[in-house]
Amino acid sequence: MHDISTKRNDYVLLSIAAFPYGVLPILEVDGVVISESIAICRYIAKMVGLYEGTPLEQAQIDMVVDNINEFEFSKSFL
Ligand SMILES: N[C@@H](CCC(=O)N[C@@H](CS)C(=O)NCC(=O)O)C(=O)O
Repeated sequence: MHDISTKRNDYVLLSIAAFPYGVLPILEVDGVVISESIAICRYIAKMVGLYEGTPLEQAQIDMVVDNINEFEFSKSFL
């Protein structure tokens, strides 16, 4: 895992393979590119042991994360 910083127009020139949805952030692990910030956060949480427990407990984690994300999304319409 490594961090690649870009200037705003740098990534416009890069391929769809490098940026599957054409937006940042992305995470590349062993040549596999993950897009979508929440998916990236969930992957990292699993890797460091912050996304454990039963499926029901994981649903409780998802509930909080998705609610915060929904709130952030709704702010864009204000
Ligand atoms: N749903 C995406 C949204 C990503 C997104 O909107 N990224 C912005 C920067 S924060 C972006 O790359 N926009 C394209 C642009 O500004 O050209 C996520 O959560 O990762």
